[in-house]
Amino acid sequence: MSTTKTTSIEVIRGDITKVHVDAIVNAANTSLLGGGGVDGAIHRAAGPVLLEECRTIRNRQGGCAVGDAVLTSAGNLPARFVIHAVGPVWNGGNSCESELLARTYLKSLEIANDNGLRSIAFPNISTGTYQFPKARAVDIVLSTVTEFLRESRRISRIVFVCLDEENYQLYRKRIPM
Ligand code: AR6
Repeated sequence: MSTTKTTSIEVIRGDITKVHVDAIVNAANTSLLGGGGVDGAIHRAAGPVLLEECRTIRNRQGGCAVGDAVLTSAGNLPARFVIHAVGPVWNGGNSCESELLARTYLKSLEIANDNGLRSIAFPNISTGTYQFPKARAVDIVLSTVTEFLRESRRISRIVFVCLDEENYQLYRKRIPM
């Protein structure tokens, strides 16, 4: 008898630094040295170990390209790991921003999967400082996740953590409670 495993996809409104999952994703930048927004919040809550590990990775590989991601431990966070992912800066839509945003989410899912992690939480990457249009981002994110889950069902829980109301409503419309 074959069984079909289902992956739960959830939307919550709040602060990703409080979420208990195997890995939270950070909306980082190519320097990996921290910044504002969710990046600043994650580094503050995790403590200095996060920056130390990011520096070590940076010294080894020279930062992180747009669309790529790296894994660190999570310091004082309730999550076990942080996946630092670099989304694209919105530049009008003709600079491969959509493909790069899809790649950013896909790479994060692959890192989680390859490390045997079962649950992952995402912030709304690129939709803050990097100004990616929110409604367009939701379409890209959900089709990327759907595509990924066709190939792999090892991740059992995906959580979208929305700090702002607009993103929360956009995700809520697409993902039933
Ligand atoms: N929990 C969940 N979501 C949050 C939190 C939080 N604690 N704080 C902010 N957000 P942004 P970006 C949401 O600007 O657009 C940084 O300086 C926020 O409401 O953090 O990818 C990096 O170092 C928004 O919806 O990331 C980069 O330089 C979303 O997180 C640059 O900003 C993303 O906003 C990356 O820009």
